Amino acid sequence: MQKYRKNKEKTVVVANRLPVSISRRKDGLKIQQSPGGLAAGLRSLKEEGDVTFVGWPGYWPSSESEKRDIQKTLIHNYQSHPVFIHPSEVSKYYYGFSNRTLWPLFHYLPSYCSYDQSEWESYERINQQFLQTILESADSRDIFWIHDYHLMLLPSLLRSSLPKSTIGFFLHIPFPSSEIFRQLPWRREFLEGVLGADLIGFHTYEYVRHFLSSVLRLLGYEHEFGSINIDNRVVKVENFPMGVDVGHMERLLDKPSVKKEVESLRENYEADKRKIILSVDRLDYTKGIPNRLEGLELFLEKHPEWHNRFISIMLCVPSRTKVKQYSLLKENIDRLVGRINGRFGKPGWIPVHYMYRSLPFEKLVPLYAAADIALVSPLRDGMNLVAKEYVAAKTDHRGVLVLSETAGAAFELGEALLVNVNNKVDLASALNQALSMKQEEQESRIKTMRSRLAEYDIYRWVHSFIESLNGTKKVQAQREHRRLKGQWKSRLLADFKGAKNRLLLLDYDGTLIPFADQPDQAKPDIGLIRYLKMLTSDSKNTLVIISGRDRSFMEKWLGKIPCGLVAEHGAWIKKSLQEGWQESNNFSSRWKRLLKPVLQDYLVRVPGSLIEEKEYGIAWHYRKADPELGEIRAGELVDYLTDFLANEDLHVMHGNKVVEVRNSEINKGRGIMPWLTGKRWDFILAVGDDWTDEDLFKILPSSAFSVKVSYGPTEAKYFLDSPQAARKLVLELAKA
Ligand code: ADQ
Repeated sequence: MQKYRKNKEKTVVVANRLPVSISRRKDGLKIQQSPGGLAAGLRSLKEEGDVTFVGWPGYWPSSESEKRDIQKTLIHNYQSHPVFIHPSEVSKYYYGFSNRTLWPLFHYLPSYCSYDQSEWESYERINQQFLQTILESADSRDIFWIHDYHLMLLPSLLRSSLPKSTIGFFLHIPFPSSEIFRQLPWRREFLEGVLGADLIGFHTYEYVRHFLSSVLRLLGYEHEFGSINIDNRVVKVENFPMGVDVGHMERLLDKPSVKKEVESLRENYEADKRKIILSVDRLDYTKGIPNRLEGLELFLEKHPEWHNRFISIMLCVPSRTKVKQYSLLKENIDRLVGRINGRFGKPGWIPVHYMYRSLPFEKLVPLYAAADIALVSPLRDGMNLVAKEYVAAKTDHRGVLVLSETAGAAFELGEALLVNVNNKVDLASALNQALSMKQEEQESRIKTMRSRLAEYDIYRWVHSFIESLNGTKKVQAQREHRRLKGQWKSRLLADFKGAKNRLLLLDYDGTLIPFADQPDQAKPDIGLIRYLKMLTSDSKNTLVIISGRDRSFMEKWLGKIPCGLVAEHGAWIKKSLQEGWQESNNFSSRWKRLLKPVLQDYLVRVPGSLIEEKEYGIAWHYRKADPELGEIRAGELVDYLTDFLANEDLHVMHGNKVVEVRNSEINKGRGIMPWLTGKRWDFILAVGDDWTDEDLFKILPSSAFSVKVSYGPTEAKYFLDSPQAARKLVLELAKA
């Protein structure tokens, strides 16, 4: 394999297809750079450093020497590293798994899906093959940007090989609702695969929501404002609506040859007083071409006044012709076009001009510019660039866009006539409205959409993705800096060893013990008890275990350890093994009976939730409930209780999968006061995981070590990743 080593940081763009294509001609091989907007946008990254591409050139070399020659040319002339995919794998990985499983499933057509084990295995192999090509030419200083549904396993494969690298992933198609996504037999592998990235991008916020919901339901990872914590890494999930190259469009429209073409198209049709309705798509069943034709047929039935006054130009690029559904679709379209033209055509007028071919962009642009209406009617579409290109081409602000509401582009192009393409009546009346629309209205709609597209064009899209990816890396680096390891850990251990009076304040749930589905399942194991006893066997150590649990639980499971205990967030205190439990104050608990019926109601409405009653508090736990329903109801409950208890001296807390009400004077900071007052400590360590521990961190002297288990906003000085890491720290201190 060719080696291509770089000497400065670069962006490696990885996609199924390279931005060049190879074809065999009589006079040898022809290599052509793809003209697409995306390729141009990506090349614009060059201003900030090298850009290289990794992908399939769509060609299988006839010999080893031809392969080497192609490789050399692509690498040196086009900064493109080819992944040569054997034809037998192309049929399984590309036509098979990518286009017969993922494509229909993600476009909400599960009945078109096949779930074939050998195609899945091929998909895995090809993702591995991409990894190998990447590793031959890149290293962990590079920024990797992986594209689309063909390579969804690659982010985590790359993360395993280059753990410190910066990886972004962007999905160009919709991410479906979790109800659809979970039908995929390899759904966990897909989510885990993508989560290897630092930043995951989608066209719309709707797809972001669907993805986060699948991650929560299938893998159990929560998110906070789109950030997910996974194994000490933060993964950001955001929407980046892809734009088009508005500037390039304007420059093309200024070219005399293009201008001439627009004029001649207009003269042609305007002379006959006919308007142009344009549709441009790949021939794909997701593009709603039959629906569009049926809508047009109904329009012709209902509006004879428009006969002979428009023509519908339908341009379809051949696509994935080896997949059966595509050839069936083609037959269906041919039949429908024939039927409409047969029913309504007259001498000198054929309503539908259907062209099954691709056009170079320079030929497409005059069509966009001349068309009075663009009819874009996908059943589902990640974004749909045709709709945006049409608007971008309307430099004179004349034209109407009729757009399906299920295209990602509909979120930004709200001034279009938005239609439900399954509703023929809706389509037909939108066509009537579009053909009859006054010029001022056209101008005002197009102007608004056009300025939005000019603002967020393809360059802005590329750069905002890369900026956000670098931003995510910065957040990770800041967190990493506060992680209790290396020099911080050594200092903590050294101070601990040098101290004679040490106070160790350890929270229980989520710190010493991971959370369990039911609160009473989270019991300390023999190992933990042993570590805690080791710690207390050193007379220099004073250990206090602090919890929101009631005192009977604490007594039962931790009562034999020679340490202090604080229960119910500080309401009850047991100073040492020899002493009994004391109330930290004389709190009232009569208010609990007011609350019980409210919580009982939530118990019924949220299956899997439970109520825990303590002496001075009452908690509603929803760890085992449906995660999304639990969060919604918890938010609602907090709002309700805050209002309901406004005149009471009570505090409503929303903790980790729990809503708890307690007396407002009770908090963990007050709970540990008996240890903090009256004695001088030369070492203090506090470890906690949840926001109730913040009261504890806040009142510690500045010399104390405070550690939060898991990442998030905190008063603590350091972070640890998990209860396992906290336990390890306890063991290290016990042994020190
Ligand atoms: P596509 O499904 O290919 O892309 P789309 O976004 O409409 O769909 O892009 C098609 C591109 O092909 C446009 O730039 C258009 O100019 C060009 N094109 C279409 N028909 C043509 C023809 N007859 N001749 C020449 N060119 C033609 C996938 C997703 C989309 C998402 C894009 C980008 O399915 O939802 O918008 O990626 O992320």
